[in-house]
Amino acid sequence: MELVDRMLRGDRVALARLMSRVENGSPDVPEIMRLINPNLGRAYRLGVTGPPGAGKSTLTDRLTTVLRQRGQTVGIVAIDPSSPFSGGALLGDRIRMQQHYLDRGVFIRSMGTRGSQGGLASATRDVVKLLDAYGKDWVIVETVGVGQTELDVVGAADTSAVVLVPESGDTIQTMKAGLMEIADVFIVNKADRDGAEQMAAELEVMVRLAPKRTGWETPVIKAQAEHNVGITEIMLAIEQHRTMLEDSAELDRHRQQWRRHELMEIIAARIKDRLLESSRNDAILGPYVERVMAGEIDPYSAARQILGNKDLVHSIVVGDEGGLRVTDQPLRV
Ligand SMILES: Nc1nc2c(ncn2[C@@H]2O[C@H](COP(=O)(O)OP(=O)(O)OP(=O)(O)O)[C@@H](O)[C@H]2O)c(=O)[nH]1
Ligand SMILES: [Mg+2]
Repeated sequence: MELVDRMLRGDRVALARLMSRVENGSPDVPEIMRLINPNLGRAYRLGVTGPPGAGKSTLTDRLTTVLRQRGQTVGIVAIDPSSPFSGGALLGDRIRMQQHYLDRGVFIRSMGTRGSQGGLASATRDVVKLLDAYGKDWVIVETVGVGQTELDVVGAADTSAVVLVPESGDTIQTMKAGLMEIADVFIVNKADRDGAEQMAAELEVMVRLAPKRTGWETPVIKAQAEHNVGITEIMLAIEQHRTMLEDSAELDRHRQQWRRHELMEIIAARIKDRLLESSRNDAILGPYVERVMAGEIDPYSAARQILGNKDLVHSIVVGDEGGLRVTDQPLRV
């Protein structure tokens, strides 16, 4: 595909066009992903997540400055799945990251509300891959909140930084397990405000009570992104985490697990799409659906009978075409 060749040769316009195709769920997304696959795995992926307004974009901006000073190139993906204010926030990001918008070594992409939540997660994954294939040394993904979509996105990161503020007490209480699981670095931003010390102390306790499988002890760093305080410490922590992953082969393990997860999601979504389609027009499945709809048969019995019918399952999964086609509508996981 010519567009992919151009992108791989460093054409920014081609990269932006490919990203739009991914965002719009273009039918050639599977083909694009097939073509760039040999070029993946070079970029280091950093996730920056946390509640609205915690300072994620400011921090991303500051970290990008540090990386650029070292001659590293950076791709930034900012996601705002549902916020009605996203237009404004993105505009704010534009101002906040102004210097980087003019820098050829930085590529910034904002992902909007298009598609379902799940669709956004898979589109984000593919946009990150494009930046990786394009040759960025680092890809930073900024996500708001810590819900399932975010976990799906953050899970793809090699290192995940969770940004909190002194007022995030409730977030911590409700998200405790999830936060512990994803955070490789905790940042208590806006440490110029009251309560930062206490929040940091609480997080420290939590970290010590829930050690990670890898033995990594998630550092808790107080910062003021706005005032450039703590940025060096944060960068150092990210690099230490990276070194730990690389030295222990955990990086490969994590990436392998993630690829498996992604495959399962793609298959599951594809089957789900097919199933919905078949429920409307399959000659054998249709009558089951109608009987369930009419209340004549309970859904568990119907499901058991359907799944017990090999030919029917085959026709649902494979469809009339006799196989999975790469040209299918891309999956929205
Ligand atoms: N007081 C204080 N304000 C800060 C600090 N860091 C960032 N801010 C301000 O907090 C506001 C939100 O910062 P952003 O970087 O946009 O936060 P965000 O997490 O990206 O926000 P969303 O993407 O909208 O969720 C801005 O007005 C920043 O200037 C800090 O260390 N102290
Ligand atoms: Mg932001």
